[in-house]
Amino acid sequence: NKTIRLADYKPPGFSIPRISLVISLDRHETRVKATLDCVRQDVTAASIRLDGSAHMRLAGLAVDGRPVAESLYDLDVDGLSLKNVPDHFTLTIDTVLDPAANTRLEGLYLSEGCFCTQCEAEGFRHITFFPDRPDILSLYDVRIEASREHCPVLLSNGNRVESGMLPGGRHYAVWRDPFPKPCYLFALVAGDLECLSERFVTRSGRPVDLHLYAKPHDIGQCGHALASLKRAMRWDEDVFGLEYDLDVYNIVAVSDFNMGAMENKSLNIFNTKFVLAAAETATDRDFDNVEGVIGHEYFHNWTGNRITCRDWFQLSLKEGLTVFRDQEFSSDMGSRALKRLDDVRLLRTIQFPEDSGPLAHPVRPDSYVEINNFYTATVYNKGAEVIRMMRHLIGTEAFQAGMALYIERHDGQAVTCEDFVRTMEDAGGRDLTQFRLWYAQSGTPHLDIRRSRDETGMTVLEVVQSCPPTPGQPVKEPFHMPLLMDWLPRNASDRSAPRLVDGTGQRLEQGFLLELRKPVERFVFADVPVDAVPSLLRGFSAPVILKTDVSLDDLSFLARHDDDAFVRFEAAQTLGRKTVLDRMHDVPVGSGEAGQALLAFFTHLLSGPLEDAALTAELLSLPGETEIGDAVDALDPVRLHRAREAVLNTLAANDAELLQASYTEYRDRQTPDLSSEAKAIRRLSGLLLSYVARLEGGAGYVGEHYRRAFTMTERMAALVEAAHIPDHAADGGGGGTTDLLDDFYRRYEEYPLVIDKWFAVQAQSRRGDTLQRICKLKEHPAFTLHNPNRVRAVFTTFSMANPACFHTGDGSGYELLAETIMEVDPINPQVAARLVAPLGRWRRLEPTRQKLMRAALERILSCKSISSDVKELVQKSLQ
Ligand code: DPP
Ligand code: ZN
Repeated sequence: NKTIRLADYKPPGFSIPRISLVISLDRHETRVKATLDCVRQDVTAASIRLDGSAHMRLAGLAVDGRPVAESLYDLDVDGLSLKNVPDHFTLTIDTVLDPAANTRLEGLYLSEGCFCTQCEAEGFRHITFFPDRPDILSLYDVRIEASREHCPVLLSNGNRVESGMLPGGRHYAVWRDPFPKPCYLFALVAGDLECLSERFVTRSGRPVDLHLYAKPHDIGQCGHALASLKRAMRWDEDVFGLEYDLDVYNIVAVSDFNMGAMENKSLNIFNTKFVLAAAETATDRDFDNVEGVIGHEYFHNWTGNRITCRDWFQLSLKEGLTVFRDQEFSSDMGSRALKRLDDVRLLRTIQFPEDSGPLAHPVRPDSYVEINNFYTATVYNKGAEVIRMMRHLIGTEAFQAGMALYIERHDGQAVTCEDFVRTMEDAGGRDLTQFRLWYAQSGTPHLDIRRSRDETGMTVLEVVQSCPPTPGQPVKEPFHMPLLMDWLPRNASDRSAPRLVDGTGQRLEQGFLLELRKPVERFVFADVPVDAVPSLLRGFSAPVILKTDVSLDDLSFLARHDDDAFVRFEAAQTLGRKTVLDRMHDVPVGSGEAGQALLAFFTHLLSGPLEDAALTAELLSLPGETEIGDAVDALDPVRLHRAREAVLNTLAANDAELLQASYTEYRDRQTPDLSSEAKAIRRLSGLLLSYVARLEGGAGYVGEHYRRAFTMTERMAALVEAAHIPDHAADGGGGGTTDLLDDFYRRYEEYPLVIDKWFAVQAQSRRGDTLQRICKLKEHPAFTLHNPNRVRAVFTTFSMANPACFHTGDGSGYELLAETIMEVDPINPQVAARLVAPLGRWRRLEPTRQKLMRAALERILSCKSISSDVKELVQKSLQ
């Protein structure tokens, strides 16, 4: 399989300004007639190359209406080349496909009897032969024909311009999209769907019909998604001045989907997971995720669709920017501080490990074998951080002007990350040459910050940056980045105003914005009180790993008093991290300095009035095992797990009475509504439950929490805890695993997304027999390797969220994952490839597990029929 390189990019030889498709749908024999208007762009291009997969059959090929003799084209497994074509010609291609046999879920396939498509990144080549690249923009005219009985709803991009009856119980619809688009944004849906509709009027007065299509049994859970869509449309007008550009916006929810959702022009196709939400079946987090993803796909209409990517190396151009936009949207809809903490957590648990492992790649990769493997946390989430840093550096006002300029300059074009940065440079009047390294260099930078006083009484902050080697990049240049910080006086009445007297930076409302460019930077401040505490990396202003000389005492102070939620959270997390690491080195929690500070902080939080329930829940949480383990060499994950468990048990026991009192108080204050206050209270009571569940009689609390639950959030909080309790340990309170899991299953049997949760809690269980239980779950009648959500519920959860079980000392966790990857691969290579990453973490582990993990990778590689998707990742993981 070929490696594709950014350096080899060449503009297309031919443009295809128009394409018309006639698609006659049939479960096993769908016929596609594509008519392409081809115009030579490059005079040296003698032949035209069309991508096309071996999964379809070529049934006809004609140039300007004349069939092409077989000697005039070359057909191979990846497509076809046509020689000696004129400068301008019409190419007609007939293909035949078998959607019912398509288990890969790319191109045209069936989900519960509904025809649907997924064309990003390279799915269009499974529908017809076409130069499948994002820099070819065409006007689409699509005629769909299907059985009226099985497919009453026929949808494609743009506006429906015609429809009617056909003989033989069939009907048709013609859709025309007035905007030129790359083929990855083409979509088609045909099925028996119900529809929920609303109308939105844009601020310039255009009425837009919004339709949300779902299976009849799901339609009752679509209201939140539709309301979220309207909020997103209004928000993009208010914040970026961007309006919707067509008269109709359709969203379709399907159960079988590789990604979360897809932004096809005016016809988004969604995984049901990011559409359906009702209080009885979805958690508060599910509600937030639906809102965020609905927003994300909508925001793509401008950042992705109107302005698209020149090539797939530029994926972050649309994804990083659109994630940034959806983060801002969610921040404005809910709590900005909490949203930031969620985003930081995601970055640290998924992106940082990726960036320090064998699959590390820059935000703009230089090469790939399988582009589907690059829909990663680096491209998406680190990409969003890069946008956020640019906003810090040039300022919000210039950034907003830059966004407007970007749209003005590049609307209708397929552009690059470089085009975006240049626009921001022009708008901000700043040189971002060094900043561009964020797109080219992989790896998470480390900052080491130390403070001192010089002879003249000035306070000096010394910041050293470094970035560890990553695959193909042994040595890094220093990054240009914003470091937001402030000085927190110990005494609140202290009115001194520190000034920056040396070093690049400025005083803003949120603190000092310092700019780092050199490996070592010195910032000199005047008028800093001797006992002031530095509040560093406020708002997590750059995606870095921070090391400081801030004392435990100062951390305790920051955790109690900082006005920046991230710094407060981080101070508490640092106390937690240090305590767990001490415990791993056999320091009892109560006798280590970090442990004592942590215990005191917990007691302090629980004895005071809890002003902000959601933030309190964050402050009472310990960092996860993956995150702590990332900083440990020759890691034994089971040892780390035991240490963290011991810390949690000690924290619970130390404050038993306070925890029980707070728990009962907050449990009783729960209300079933979706206000942010109600959500915050549910979050805190769930977190408190996780502590009281560790106490004597804990199972009783769990059972009671479950029985009193009004919402899925409460029910899940209890079920997660119940799943940790071994059967024999449940007391008379009925909080035992089996009772509650059985009850849950019976209640929600008809709701596949809820059954995913049922699978996931078991895969996440701390019970000693979890691995055996997962093997049994694989045989459960409701388990299937064909549904991506179900596979992820068990295997992504088990391998990413249950380190102690995955890293079982004899390697059986690795074996189970490897086996599953080999089973899923022939069905759906994209889903299989998504499961590989945890096996690439062997370098971090102690020697025995290193060997076992490598053996599991070797086993996958020795499998002859392995897909290029899985192969690319396994090979990189072994290097
Ligand atoms: N559907 C994916 C997303 O929106 C890929 N574009 O991020
Ligand atoms: Zn996206």
